[in-house]
Parts: sequence; C-alpha cells; structure tokens
Amino acid sequence: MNIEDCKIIDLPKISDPRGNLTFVEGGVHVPFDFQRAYYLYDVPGGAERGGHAHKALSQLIIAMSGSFDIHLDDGRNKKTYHLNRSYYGLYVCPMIWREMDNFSSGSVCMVLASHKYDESDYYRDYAEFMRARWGV
Ligand code: T46
Repeated sequence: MNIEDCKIIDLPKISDPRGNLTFVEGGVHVPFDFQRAYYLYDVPGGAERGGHAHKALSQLIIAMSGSFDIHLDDGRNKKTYHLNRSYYGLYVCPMIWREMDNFSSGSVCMVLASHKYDESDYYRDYAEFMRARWGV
C-alpha cells in the first residue's frame, strides 16, 4: 500500500433546512470496519500532531469543524491534504507516515479507526519506519 491508496472519500450528505446530516458505514463508505473513534479538539494555535505511522491501522480522518492540514508520506512520495468539510473523509491506509498542523481555532478532527488502540502498532521513529517500509 502506498500514498496513491490514500484518498478523499466524499461521504453522503443529507441536505436539510434544519441542518445537514452525514453518515459513515464501515465496509460501505470506507474500505474497513471501525472499532474505535477518537477526536482531537482544543488544539492550540501552531500545534503539530501525528509524527508517526501505523503498521496495520486503517483510518478515516474527518474535519468535523474548522480545518487542518495532513501531510502523508510513504517514504518515497509525499502529499498534503487540507481538510475543511465534515462530509469529506481522508482514508489513510497502513504504513503511511503522517503529520498534522495548521489547525484552525476551534477545529475538531475525528478519526474512525479499524482497530482499538495499541501502542505496538506505531512507528514513532522515522528511520525505523523507513527500514520497515523500504529496507533502507
Ligand atoms: C492520527 C492522528 C489523527 C490512547 O490512549 N488511545 C487512543 O485511541 C489514541 C489515538 C491515543 N491514545 C494515547 C496515546 C498517546 O499517549 O494518547 C496519546 C496521544 O496519542 P497519539 O500520539 O496517537 O496522538 P496524535 O494526535 O499524534 O495522533 C492521533 C492518531 O494516533 C494518529 O493515528 O492519525 O491522531
């Protein structure tokens, strides 16, 4: 899996004068079932998150409110996404290094994840990630 496998997913949007509604079904709108949801909020200006890769975790990352940037890196190619709509999700496959920054004030980042939290699923060292990914 490489960076071309990561993509923006256009989620269903039910427009309504009372307010819009978006939903996500595991295995339908995203190519995995999710076992965990978590969210980042109250992110101070200038903060950076991420700085790691996951060995087996698949994720859908959604800007529920506000905006932020996600920088993806498979060790050969890099791509940056600016997320700013709650009906778009960024699918991130396993073995992709990611960094997040440029959080707007009041932004909320929600993640749907294929597995429960497991620290042993992380590469937090870029050199270790590169060795595992490309043997360099
Ligand atoms: C990603 C971005 C968007 C838990 O105990 N349970 C959890 O489910 C999570 C996600 C984290 N934690 C603990 C582990 C660390 O001690 O919370 C602390 C910070 O976690 P992490 O370094 O993963 O935080 P971020 O914001 O750098 O990254 C997270 C995701 O892990 C990551 O996959 O893409 O959010």
